[in-house]
Amino acid sequence: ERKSHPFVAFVLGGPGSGKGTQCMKIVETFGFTHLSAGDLLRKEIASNSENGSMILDTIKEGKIVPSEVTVRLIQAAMEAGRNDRFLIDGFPRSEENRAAYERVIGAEPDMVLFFDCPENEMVKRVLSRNEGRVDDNMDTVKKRLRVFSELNLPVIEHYSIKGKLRKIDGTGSADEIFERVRSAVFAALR
Ligand code: UP5
Ligand code: MG
Repeated sequence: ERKSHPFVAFVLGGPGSGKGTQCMKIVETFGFTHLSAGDLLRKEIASNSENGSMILDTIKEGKIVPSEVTVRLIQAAMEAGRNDRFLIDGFPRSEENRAAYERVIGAEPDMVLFFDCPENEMVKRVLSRNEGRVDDNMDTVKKRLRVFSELNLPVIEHYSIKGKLRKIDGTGSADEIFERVRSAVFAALR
């Protein structure tokens, strides 16, 4: 029997909207492999790769790393992942990212989760995280929010038109939010 392509869910939302937190819960419940594009890029910086300083500068400015770099990291992680269910967290962040993924991977995602959260709540969460991320400061958070509205919302709109978007109310406790997520993922998998 021919191997069918994996089930891929993109997980989108502004900075601090809860993507990473909810992905961990989805992994526990549904056995996905979680690929955070931001984590893959931070690992590139930490491993002293030739792109490391360019990636660090881009993240400090809240801008978007060139698609070819991010897509290559995602592709390699999917090949190494040996799973038939992947969460791709924090990607694609622009229409250009989306086009590059679809061209290189040759498939569209099966579903797109979008955590809808007010800006003041996202700012509060990011600034109280305290994990030493170079972009968790007021100046960079403002830039991340602007890039999100200008470049990521059009991607969300694209998948809404295609009927693939599952918009989740991103307010309340992490457990309350996961109840909404669980229903959406369960429905998409059956
Ligand atoms: N928290 C979570 N849920 C909560 C809740 N319900 N109530 C109260 N607190 C809650 O959560 C953020 C914080 O809030 C945590 O402390 C958490 O405990 C708490 P988290 O789940 O981490 O939110 P998340 O949406 O994952 O926030 P994150 O800051 O990771 O989102 P970003 O999209 O800003 O960051 P990412 O790592 O994806 O990208 C960072 C940068 O990398 C980008 O700005 C960009 O420069 C670059 N990048 C690219 O260039 N290309 C890519 O494809 C991806 C990234
Ligand atoms: Mg995250």
